[in-house]
Amino acid sequence: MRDHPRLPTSPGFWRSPLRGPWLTSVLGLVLLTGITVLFVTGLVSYAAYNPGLSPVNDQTPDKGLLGFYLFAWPTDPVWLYRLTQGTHVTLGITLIPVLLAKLWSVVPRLFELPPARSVAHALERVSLVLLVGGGLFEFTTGVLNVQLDYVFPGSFYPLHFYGAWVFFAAFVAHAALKAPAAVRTVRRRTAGRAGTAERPAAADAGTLVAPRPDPPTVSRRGPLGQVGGASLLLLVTTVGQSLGGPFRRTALLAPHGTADPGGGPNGFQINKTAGYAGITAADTHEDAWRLVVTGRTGAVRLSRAELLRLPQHSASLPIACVEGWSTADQWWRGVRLRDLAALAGYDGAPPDLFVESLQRHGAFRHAALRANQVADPRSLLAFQVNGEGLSPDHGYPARIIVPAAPGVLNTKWVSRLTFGDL
Ligand SMILES: Nc1nc2c(c(=O)[nH]1)N[C@H]1C(S)=C(S)[C@@H](COP(=O)(O)O)O[C@H]1N2
Ligand SMILES: [Mo]
Repeated sequence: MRDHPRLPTSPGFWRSPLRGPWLTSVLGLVLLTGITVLFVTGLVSYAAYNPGLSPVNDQTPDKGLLGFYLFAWPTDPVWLYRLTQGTHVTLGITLIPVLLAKLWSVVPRLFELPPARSVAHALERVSLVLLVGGGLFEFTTGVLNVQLDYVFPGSFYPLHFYGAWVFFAAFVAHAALKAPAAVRTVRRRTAGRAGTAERPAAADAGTLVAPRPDPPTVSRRGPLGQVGGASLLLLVTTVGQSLGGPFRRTALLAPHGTADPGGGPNGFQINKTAGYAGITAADTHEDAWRLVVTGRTGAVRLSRAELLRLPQHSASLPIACVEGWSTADQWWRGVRLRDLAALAGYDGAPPDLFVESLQRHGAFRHAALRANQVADPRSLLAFQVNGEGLSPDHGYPARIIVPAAPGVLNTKWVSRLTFGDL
């Protein structure tokens, strides 16, 4: 009779015949590509907020040297943030089964004794703590932010941002150590010398392959099928939120904004409703609401009627949220931001712009835009969408819409524009 070790630290405790270098290598190589894309699109997403511009945009004020790569976010192509952030969120969710399977495949190694055989081995194990901990942390905070809507009041960005750097540093070290062997393992198997793949001479195999495996119940490719199937299921129930339009309804796993926005010209996804933001009909009534525009020439107060007498322009632009959802292009109509800059005394190249709304509380009640965004002829203070006045939930009486920018910069219920270098 075989004895069954009770402690996970004894190799015999782990009995699945599926664990081995081949499975770990395939999953590792998928993550190598996927997590690199996640890291790059994540950094890009941070840059899109213009965090170097104003403290109100920057949710990680102590970024220090980590902001070395920031650049002026372009306004072309208009779907840029839809693509980068849609990729970030959709890919992150799709990779969850791969991440979990990868952890499952190496779990015996996490319990290995002695904890350290040498200084190098000790360092490797410490880096594994950062790798596994950092990976779980990044995926968890990301999913919570997408699913639960601001469970971290104001603090999601620093957590996810700093976590990303710690995780990616450990990830690069790990990949540099393991990727060459992983590639060899997968190649060997693909070349047909599979027979030896389960028990290769490589020292690595020792703790991955169960010394006394249970009899197999699925083929060795079985787990890949299951992981692939789970990932595919997550993909098809998420990606609709980034495609928008009719596909929005297929995004069963992306609950945000599924509150029915209604039909008609204003019938597209709503992030925060006017009610949620504390905007009342009295605040936005024609008699009460004025737009205050400040710049070189002091402050100008404009009523809605006066603004509608200024030259009106149109632009077809999407809204793309950090949460990964976006809308197809909507047809906006309003006054160009650069025309308002001219009104404030900036006739040539416009400066940066600080936008404030009627909203009194909440992180997104104000935002800073860069000069390149203000200068774009498609950047509007919009009064209409798809041929109709803005609905209260989409920002009546006026909202900002800027090409390629994250949704958070498209401030709704605007009350004040301050032009000047920030
Ligand atoms: N005043 C104000 N403007 C705001 C927000 C807000 O909370 N308050 N949310 C922003 C975010 S995060 C997004 S994604 C867009 C969504 O616009 P929509 O609700 O019209 O789709 O509005 C932006 N404008
Ligand atoms: Mo957003």
